[in-house]
Amino acid sequence: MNPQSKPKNRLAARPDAAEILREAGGLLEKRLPQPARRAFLRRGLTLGGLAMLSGCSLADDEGVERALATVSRWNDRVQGWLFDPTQLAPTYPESMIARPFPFNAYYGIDQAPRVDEESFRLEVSGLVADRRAWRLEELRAMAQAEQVTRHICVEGWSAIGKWGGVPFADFLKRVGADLSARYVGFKCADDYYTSIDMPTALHPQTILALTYDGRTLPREYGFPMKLRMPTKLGYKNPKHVQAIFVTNTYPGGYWEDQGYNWFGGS
Ligand SMILES: Nc1nc2c(c(=O)[nH]1)N[C@H]1C(S)=C(S)[C@@H](COP(=O)(O)O)O[C@H]1N2
Ligand SMILES: [Mo]
Repeated sequence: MNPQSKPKNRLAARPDAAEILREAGGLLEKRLPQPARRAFLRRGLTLGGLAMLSGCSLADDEGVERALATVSRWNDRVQGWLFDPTQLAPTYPESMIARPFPFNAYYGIDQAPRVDEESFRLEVSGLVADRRAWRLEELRAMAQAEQVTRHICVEGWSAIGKWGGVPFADFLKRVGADLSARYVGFKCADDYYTSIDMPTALHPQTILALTYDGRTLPREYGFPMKLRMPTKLGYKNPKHVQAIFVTNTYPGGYWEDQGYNWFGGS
């Protein structure tokens, strides 16, 4: 093959390539069998070393991506780098919707918060032009989208459900959010909280869900609203959202602060 026609190696072109490799390498090393581990420790991690250890050619983007995918599950930065903002999560026919849909929270179903529809206001703060609070009516008046997607919980179950609501990118633009900020954080009506990266916030399937299966979002599934992201694991999808903030300061999350992976891609 003519070297000029090779796809460009995106990782090698990045100024922080060495840092990404060092982080990826640290995680990969822990998973290596002994002889490879010793070789790895002698050599340190280079592009070539990563190629050898992962058994993937790093001559092109595809090989690099495959090698990084090996370690991505344990590394937020690599996950963020691999995240493709245009790649859609699978969708399913309505016949596959789980009925009843499973409930999960860090407490029992009876403890799910009861939020009053009339007095509810969604707070918006941080790096946004318009910090006005929102009533549910105003969110319902915006263009709505619907999705039938799979929710995956790290506790070992998954289920297909149907959520409807406001595309979150529309909402962020409407409030004049700084779309170059790093994080969007969420505070919930229980003590739950989480945060996501801006590229995921702007993903076309990320919605501020107001309905479940065609009806107002039931209390146990997150009334008055939940952020639904089929590109992220269940614990990254906050229910009972009460406040949204845009920030460059890492906000963490309820499970993330107890050791769950922050990026939490599914
Ligand atoms: N406010 C709030 N959101 C939450 C949780 C929670 O305990 N409180 N649990 C998370 C977890 S671990 C999962 S799997 C899903 C469960 O959503 P479901 O009850 O609609 O299945 O909600 C996520 N969002
Ligand atoms: Mo979960």
